[in-house]
Amino acid sequence: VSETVATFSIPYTQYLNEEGKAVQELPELARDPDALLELYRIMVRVRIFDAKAIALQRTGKMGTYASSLGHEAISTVIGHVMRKDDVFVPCYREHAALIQRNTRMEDIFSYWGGDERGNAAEGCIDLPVAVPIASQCLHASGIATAFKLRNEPRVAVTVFGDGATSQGDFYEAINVAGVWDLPAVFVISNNKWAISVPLEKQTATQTLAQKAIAAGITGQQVDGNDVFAMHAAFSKALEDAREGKGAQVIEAMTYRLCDHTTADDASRYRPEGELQTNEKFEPIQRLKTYLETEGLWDDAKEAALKEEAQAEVEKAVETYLNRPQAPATDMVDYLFAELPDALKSQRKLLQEF
Ligand SMILES: Cc1ncc(C[n+]2csc(CCOP(=O)(O)OP(=O)(O)O)c2C)c(N)n1
Ligand SMILES: [Mg+2]
Repeated sequence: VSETVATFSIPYTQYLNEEGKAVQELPELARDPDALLELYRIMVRVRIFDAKAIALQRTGKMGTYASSLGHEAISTVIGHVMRKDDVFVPCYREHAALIQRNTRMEDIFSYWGGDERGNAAEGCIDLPVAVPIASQCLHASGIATAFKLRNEPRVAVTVFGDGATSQGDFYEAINVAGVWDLPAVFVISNNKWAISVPLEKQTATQTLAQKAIAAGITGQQVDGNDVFAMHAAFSKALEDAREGKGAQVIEAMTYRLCDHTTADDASRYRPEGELQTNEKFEPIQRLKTYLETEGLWDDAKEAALKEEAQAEVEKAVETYLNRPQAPATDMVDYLFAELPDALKSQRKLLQEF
């Protein structure tokens, strides 16, 4: 016998092209101008926040920072669509989702300024930023397992990069999500780079979304710089997961229009011209063009939004810079219920200084 025992396909969805024009009939979101304007405003606010964070780092007022320049649409949609009692399990570029989920801008500054209190915003039920690549995928599966066991209509949502999909943690997390039918959504923010490793050196797979197939869950690709595509795919995945239809992987295609972090210099490895080519596809201008065409946006509104956002960010900076320093002993105080001896002596030393 010789027969095909499995076939699969991975869809790619885009609604709004880089010129801000609809390439197919727009989804539900197009009939909700308030939501569209809100999504636009968040993206603009986050971009202004982002520029300020880099300026703070460059002037010695913050340790390091991972920019979200060019990725804004993915995180903006996630933060907008998730319900309050869902749990978000972020990586380090998800500022847009964080600020919509009870993490204040000054908290994000604090975190990157080395103050862990920034990760513990009041009223925030989400997990702290995960820096160990792909570890958060497992945390999302764990949280989703709890939701399932308790019969709660809640979903765990996690975001991670293209590079993270090479890690065992990612495969283990989606495997268990498939076999246990977990209410989880795994969003890959495919920005084509993992620090200096380009996607083609990262993996031989045709799409990252198809890795989901091996775990027995749905995988799809969307234009992650198109809020319509991201919104349609993510809303559906989230509600499907909530209704017990299982986990999904969404590969959101984007591009990192910045250095990996402020500790990196991408001009040392990024091919000439690649940045300029990809700037044309960034998410904010595209939605702006669409909103203007629809008569929903104009220069006066843009100027007012930018002014308001600048003031909001400046206020957050002030709060961040004036925050009393956390005691150095905080470094060890929240790690164990009972401090091991080795840390006891270190704690004593921290106290002395
Ligand atoms: C387990 C682990 N290995 C290595 C690193 C160092 N590191 C930090 S970011 C990064 C690249 C991640 O790339 P990707 O998953 O594509 O996410 P992106 O930064 O592009 O959003 C690496 C290797 C780490 N933080 N954790
Ligand atoms: Mg990447």
